[in-house]
Amino acid sequence: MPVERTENRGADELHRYYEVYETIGSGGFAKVKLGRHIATGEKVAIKIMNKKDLGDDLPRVKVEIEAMKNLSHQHVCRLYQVIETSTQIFMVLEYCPGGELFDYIIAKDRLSEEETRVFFRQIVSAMAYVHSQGYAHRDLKPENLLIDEDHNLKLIDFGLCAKPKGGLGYELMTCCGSPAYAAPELIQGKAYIGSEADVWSMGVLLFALLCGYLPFDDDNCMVLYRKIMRGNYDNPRWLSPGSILILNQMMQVDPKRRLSVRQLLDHPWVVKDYNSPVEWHSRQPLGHIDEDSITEMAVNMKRSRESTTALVKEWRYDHTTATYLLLLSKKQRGKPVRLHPEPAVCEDSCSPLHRGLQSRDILHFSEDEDAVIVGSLDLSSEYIDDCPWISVTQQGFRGQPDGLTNNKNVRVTSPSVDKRCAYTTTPDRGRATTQNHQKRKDRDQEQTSENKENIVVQEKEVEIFALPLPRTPASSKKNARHNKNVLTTPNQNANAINSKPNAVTPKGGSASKEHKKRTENKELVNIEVLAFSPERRSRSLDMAGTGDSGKKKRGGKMFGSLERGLDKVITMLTPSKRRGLRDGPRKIKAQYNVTLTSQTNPDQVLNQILSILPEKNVDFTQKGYTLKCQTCGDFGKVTMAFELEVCMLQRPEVVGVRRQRLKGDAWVYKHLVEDILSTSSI
Ligand code: 6BB
Repeated sequence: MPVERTENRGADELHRYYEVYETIGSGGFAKVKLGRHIATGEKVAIKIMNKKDLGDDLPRVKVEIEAMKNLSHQHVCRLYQVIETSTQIFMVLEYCPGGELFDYIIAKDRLSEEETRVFFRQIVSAMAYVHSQGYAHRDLKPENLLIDEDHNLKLIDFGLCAKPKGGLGYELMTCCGSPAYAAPELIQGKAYIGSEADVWSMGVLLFALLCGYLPFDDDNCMVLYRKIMRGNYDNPRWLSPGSILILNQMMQVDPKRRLSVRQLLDHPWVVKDYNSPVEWHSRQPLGHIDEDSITEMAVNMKRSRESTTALVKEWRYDHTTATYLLLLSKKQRGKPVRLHPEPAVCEDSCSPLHRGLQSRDILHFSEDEDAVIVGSLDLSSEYIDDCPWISVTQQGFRGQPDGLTNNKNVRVTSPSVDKRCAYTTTPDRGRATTQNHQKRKDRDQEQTSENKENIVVQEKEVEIFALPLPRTPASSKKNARHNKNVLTTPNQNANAINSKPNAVTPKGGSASKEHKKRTENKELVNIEVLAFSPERRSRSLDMAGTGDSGKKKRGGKMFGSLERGLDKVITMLTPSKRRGLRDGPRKIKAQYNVTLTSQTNPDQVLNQILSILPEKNVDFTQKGYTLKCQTCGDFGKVTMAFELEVCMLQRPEVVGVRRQRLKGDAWVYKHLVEDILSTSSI
């Protein structure tokens, strides 16, 4: 059948040029996998979409592809190649191993003003550039900012962007994006200016960076909309007057009173410690041709430099574009501008597998010592499905311990409970909050000032003292609960990831030193340490009493449910199923998505988590020490998917829990995982 042939050609093309690895995330209609571009050896992210599943969202993908073809900036994720078949679309994109800014914020609770400034300058730079190209992003949030290997931000997800025909000054009508970040004029269904709405979202984002929670939040959409329309939010006491001012100036209900991105470029808060405005021009302008990359391609393809240049300049976003851009990226990172030689006998008819294997002989994951390679062979026929038991850490690819591969999955399901509001304009980004931070804040009484009238306040000269960061309401509560048991929480005072403001542009040796420092900082500093608590049960009951864990009445029934959960655990760990546990948990280094416990017995930690998951209405499948978790909505639709993995840390030698969100609203995930881990008292 011709259709099938086209489909295979697309898949073949992907596997011909890329090795495809583990899924690193999925949205409503896309799956993102790690990949490696065989010719350059560079890692890439491959976004895979099934056209049938996309349905009405197909135009969004086309919008995203068109926008990304027109954007080339140091803080915008780069598109390398697009492969389209009759049934699927593959987008090959820049690899950002640091994952989402969202996860980074929640791992640190919140960021210091200095670290926030480093990131915020990059966000302003990206947005000034995007606007200068005539686009409004319209879905700015920390989930759409990824961290690359140099700890720089890259903006992703242009599916909702708009490029008004007459320029950005022209009004838009479509209400889109995530409601918590949406500007009041957008929510009201008024005509709005895209760049003005983006500044509001940048204000919400800045607040989230500085505070670790959202300024406007509620489980009930109507209540949330009212809060946004009023523009009232509380300023926690740790915000400096300068931060309060800029937030207020960005979250002005009247878009005409809001700061513009141009004003943000040299705003006093933004330039503080830098003494220079944000540099927003592209360092990699579209159309620029790099001679070294052309020479390398020409030699490799046995063509003239002229014809190679002409080919590249077609910007077809095919393998030529990808090879050129990836070579350029290597050059910019100080790596040799080298291609692996084309296999001599391998023509178009050659099987992708053959080519993959040949390439694999030459390529190795030099930076990932214990990498396990899953090449074309393993995944060629099912690249849109998960390769379930190969897990990926922020540092690279790792396999599960041997012995897990034959293990059957254990699946435990529980009744679905997700009855929260979804934002109708973006059905795949249904938003909800399990626990209301606002309520927590009220309880914790952390705030000292409010911007009730949403009036622009004047900046005052203030003295800045270096004080340790006070904790957020959420963490204060957590601390209160764990009071005696928390060993250390060393993340709070390690504020400035980049001690120098110019860390945005790493250069030469100092860049690698900076990077090393940052990596160390990331690995060693941002570790949450929880301890086993003898008061665990009473604390769980406390939480049930306050309605904090799942908002269901549990009260005295908590023990009963816990025991029921443990029954399930015991049933699950029958001898055949224990096989996966035989070799013990993986040994990993501390990373910011790993919660440390004070326990040394991984099975005990695993059992504690297993017993809590049914309580929280989380369905899961178990494979060894990894739990693939999901929650379902009313009609059985998966609303959230994440992994929890019990692992052993080396320094200190304790049990850790690695967490990774795969799908669903980031803030709901944060609350749920916090809830699971604190209730488990690990
Ligand atoms: C992308 C990426 C690029 O990912 C779920 C959605 C680039 C993702 C990545 C990573 C973690 C580790 C290694 C690489 C363009 N569009 C979307 C992209 C979306 C997923 C991000 C994670 N959460 N590199 N990576 F995120």
